[in-house]
Amino acid sequence: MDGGAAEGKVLVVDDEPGVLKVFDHVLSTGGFEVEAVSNGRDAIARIQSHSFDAVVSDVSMPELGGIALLRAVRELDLDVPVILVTGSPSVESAVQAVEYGALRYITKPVQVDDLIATVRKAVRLGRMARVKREAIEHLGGDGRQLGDRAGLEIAFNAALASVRLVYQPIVHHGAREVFAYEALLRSGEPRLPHPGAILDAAERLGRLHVLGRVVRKQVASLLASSPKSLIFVNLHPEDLQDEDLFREDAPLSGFAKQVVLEATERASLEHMLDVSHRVARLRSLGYRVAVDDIGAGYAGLNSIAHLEPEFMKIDMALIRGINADVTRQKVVGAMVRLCREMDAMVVAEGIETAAERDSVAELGCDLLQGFFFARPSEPFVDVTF
Ligand code: G
Ligand code: MN
Repeated sequence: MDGGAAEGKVLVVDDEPGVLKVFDHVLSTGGFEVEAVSNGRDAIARIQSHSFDAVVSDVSMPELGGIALLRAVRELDLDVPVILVTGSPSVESAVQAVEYGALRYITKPVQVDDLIATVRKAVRLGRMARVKREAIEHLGGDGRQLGDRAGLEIAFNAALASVRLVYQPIVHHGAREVFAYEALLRSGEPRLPHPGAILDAAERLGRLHVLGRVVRKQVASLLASSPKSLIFVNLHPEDLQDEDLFREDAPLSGFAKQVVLEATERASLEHMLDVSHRVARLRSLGYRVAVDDIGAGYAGLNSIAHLEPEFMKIDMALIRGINADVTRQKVVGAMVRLCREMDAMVVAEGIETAAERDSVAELGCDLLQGFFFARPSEPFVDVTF
């Protein structure tokens, strides 16, 4: 093993001693510092205690194969490039390898020059990824972008395990009382620091249904101990495709009369053919429906037409500074009148000041929500009027 670490430190994993020896020799001769291990477990142990610039691993090994190793590696190191090598390439494992963020997938017999060039490139890319992450952290960004699917999945699973809901009051201004609470998503996972990031990850991983079920289960267990509350729960359009939402024995179905399901106007429901039918099924379970973020969406009036909501929530962008903005007042005033004509109650979201509160109350909004009354918090904070 001459040559030192100038080219970078590489971990090589293969269960065939002959292959391992060849890789070790080729890469050492190419100037890399090589550590060679014969199985996935030893590889993980090495990565736990040492930092590598690249990992070269066989795909099919007994016990822990290359793809499982790749996922395990991402638990420990978000950036180290992994090159997978196989003697029997199959389309599935190639696709999986790339999906999970293998930098490259190479087949045996491996050409010496190709191997060296690939590993050299991997080392540079890995170093670049580390520097970028440091730069972002230094500049105060969240520095937690998840480079590939394996990293994203690990962060998402951690987020899912630590999902909790906070609750923000929706107040009835005229009656001076709390009317309902909106459940809002939070997690303890720093790599997915806000609800948008968690939803985005769920979407990329195709796991929105799982997330929706976790949320609904938590709301159900809260409602089990507070029989009189009314809770607004955000739905992702994709949740409307989840049969679990419609099951009579699903955790939240038993509390449907105490739940308003919010569907955002930010996403289009147009691609869904049977929205009206699906919403009718939800109503027959006892749910009511709100259209969320009205005024922020591009979906026109489609969602309102499909959903015939009992509640309409006006987006905070229209509420911000409304007391000093005649156009906003006209728009919100017109919305309130139309909502009334459609028998829907109006919620004004994002009220931050007394002046905004007074302005929307004067325009006839029934229900108000925003930091001015209370921040989202543990259930259930009271509001002083
Ligand atoms: O899209 P939706 O309306 O469900 O989003 C609600 C989000 O708005 C929550 O993340 C909540 O924390 C935030 N929010 C609630 N009230 C206010 C407010 O008064 N001002 C601002 N800026 N954000 C708010
Ligand atoms: Mn909402």
